[in-house]
Amino acid sequence: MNLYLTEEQKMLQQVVRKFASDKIRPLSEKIDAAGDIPSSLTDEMGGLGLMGITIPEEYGGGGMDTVCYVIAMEEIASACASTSTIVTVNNSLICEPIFRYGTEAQKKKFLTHLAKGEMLGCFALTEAGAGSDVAAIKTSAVKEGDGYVLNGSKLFVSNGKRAQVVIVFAVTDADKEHRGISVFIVEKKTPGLSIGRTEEKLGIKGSETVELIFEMCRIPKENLLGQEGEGFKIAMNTLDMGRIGIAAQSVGIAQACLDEATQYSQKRVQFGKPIAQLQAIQFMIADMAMEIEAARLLTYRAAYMKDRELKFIKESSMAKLYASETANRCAYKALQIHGGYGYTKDFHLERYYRDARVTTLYEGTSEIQRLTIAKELMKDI
Ligand code: COS
Repeated sequence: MNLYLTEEQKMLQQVVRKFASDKIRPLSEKIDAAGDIPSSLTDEMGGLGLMGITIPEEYGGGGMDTVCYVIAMEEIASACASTSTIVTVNNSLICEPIFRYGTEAQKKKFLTHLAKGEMLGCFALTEAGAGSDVAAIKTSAVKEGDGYVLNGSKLFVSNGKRAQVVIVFAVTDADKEHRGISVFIVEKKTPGLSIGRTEEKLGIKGSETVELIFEMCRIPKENLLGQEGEGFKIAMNTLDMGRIGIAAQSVGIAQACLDEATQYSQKRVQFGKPIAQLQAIQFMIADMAMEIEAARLLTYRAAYMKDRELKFIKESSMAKLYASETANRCAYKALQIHGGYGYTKDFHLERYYRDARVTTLYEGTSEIQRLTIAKELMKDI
C-alpha cells in the first residue's frame, strides 16, 4: 500500500506505527481490563497532532489530509481498538463538524482545544427509541430568553464520561420532522447535564459508553452549531466522515488479527510441522490478507474522495460495511487458527474478537450502510 502514499503520509505512518508499538500496544491489555485509557496517552496523542488530524494548524490541528487520518487510525487500532475509538470520535464526530459548521468564536473557544487533545469531545445522537432511525429523537431544545433549554436523554455515548464537550442533537421544531432537528455544543459542566448509567460492554472496554441526561439544561444561543433545523444534515454529513474512521479502525483490527495468526501459525507445531504448512491454515491466511487489502483500498478511496471534495457518501458506507465485516471475519479466522489458546486471555485474539464486534454496529449498522449504498446508487441512475 505504501506505493500510493505521499512522502508526508509515509512519514506519518512511520511515526504513528512506532508510537503505537512503543506506547499504546504495551498498555492495551491493561486498558481493556481496567476499562480506562490513561489521560497521559491522549495528551501524548494530542501532542502528535492525532486528536484533530485534518484540522488546520491555525485551529490547533495537525493540518493533514483524510488519508493521513485513515493511516493513523489503522495504526492505533491495530495496537488498541479502545484507544482508536477516542481518536475517531474526537476527530470525525467532534472536530470535523465544529470546523465545518462552527462560527469563528466556536472554533476559538472549542476547536483549538479539542484538536490539540487538551479537551475531549463526545457525540450525543442516539436515544433509547432512536438508534438507526435518527429522525425519531425526542430530546428537545426550547428557545427561552437568550438561549435554549434542553431536556431528554442520550444513550451509548462513547467517551461520554471523560469528555468536556458534548455535541448534542435535539428537536427544535417537532412539526418539521428530520428538518426540525438542531445541534448544540454543550459544555459538560453545564448545570442540568449529568451522566447516567455506564454500559457493561463486550468490547472496546477502555472507551466508556454512557448515558447523558439533560434536565432543564440551559445553554446560550451562541452554542447552536450551524443553523436551526440543520441538525439531521449535520449528523449525516458528520457520520459520512465518521464511517471512514470506523473503516480504518476495522482495517487496523483485521491487520492485527492477521499478524498474530501468521506469527502463531509459524510457531505452532502439530502433526510434526508448523501449522503454517497446512493448506487449511494457508487458505484462511490468504483470504484474510486479500480481504484486508480490499477493505484498505475502499477506505483509502473514500478518504481520497473526501480530500478532493467529491461526493463520498456511498464510498464511505461501502468502506465501513466491508471493512467492519472483514474485521469480524478476520477475528473469527485468526482465533480459529489459534485453536483453544485463542479463546484464552493468554493471547490478544480474544480481545480483538470482542473489539471487532462493535464495528458493524456503531456509526450505522451494516444494514444502514447497505440502505445508504442502495439509496445513493438509485440516485446515480
Ligand atoms: N449523508 C448525507 N445526507 C444523507 C445521508 C448521508 N449518509 N443519508 C441521508 N441523507 C439525507 C437525504 O439525502 C435526505 O436529504 P433531504 O432532506 O434533502 O431530502 C435526508 O438526509 C433524509 O434522508 P432519508 O429520507 O433517507 O432519511 P431516513 O430518516 O429515512 O433515514 C438513514 C436515513 C437511515 C440513512 C439515517 O437515519 C442513518 O444514517 N441512520 C443511522 C444513524 C447512525 O449511524 N447512528 C449511529 C449513531 S453514532 S454511534
